[in-house]
Amino acid sequence: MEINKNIYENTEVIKDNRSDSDSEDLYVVMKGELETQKTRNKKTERSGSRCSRLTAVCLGLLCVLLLTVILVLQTRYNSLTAERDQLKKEREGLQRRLSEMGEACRQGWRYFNSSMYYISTEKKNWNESRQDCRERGADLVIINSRQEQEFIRQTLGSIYAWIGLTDVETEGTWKWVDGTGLTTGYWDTKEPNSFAGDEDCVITGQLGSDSVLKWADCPCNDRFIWICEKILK
Ligand SMILES: [Ca+2]
Ligand SMILES: [Ca+2]
Repeated sequence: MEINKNIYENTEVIKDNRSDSDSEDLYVVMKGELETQKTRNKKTERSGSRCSRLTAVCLGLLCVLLLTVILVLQTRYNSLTAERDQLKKEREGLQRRLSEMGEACRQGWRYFNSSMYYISTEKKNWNESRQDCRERGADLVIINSRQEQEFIRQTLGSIYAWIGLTDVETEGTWKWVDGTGLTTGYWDTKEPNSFAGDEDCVITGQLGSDSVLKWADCPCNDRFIWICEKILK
């Protein structure tokens, strides 16, 4: 605006100091110059405005990009934190389990397939034997598989020992100490036979030739050693 004002002022001065004809020519030239300057200024303004809009758009895009990166990093951080906490929990569980196993082994327990087994040295009847297991945080053994039966046979040898199976509630209906019914039994060939008339509790370790079929029903007040089982969690 200041430039335009000066041009107008200069034009007027020139007009005053020249002859009318020269003045008019000069006036036209100066006016043309002024219009050219105005046009140039408008172009410069439009160009500046476009540049500002472009800068604003770029900044906006940059902000969106940064926000996206922050969100992705936050999600990844949360996921890693949860994973770390889970691993920490698992490690603590393993350490606790190892510690329990170490202590149990020192007390004479043996480990097999996620369970610990205790074989007594003294003899008691079936109920007293079960009570002893419970006081040790366990129960009389429940034999869930052929592998478990083989492990017990190898550990025991041919000694008789109480297991956690009885039909004391209903004659002929064998149940484990956790209340589940018997599905697969490893009875000696002539058992169960209620030979003594009232044989409601089960031992393993019969002397038959088969290496796995070792069970027999016996009177619950007979006295044998017993096997406790503690399932590790
Ligand atoms: Ca078992
Ligand atoms: Ca029998």
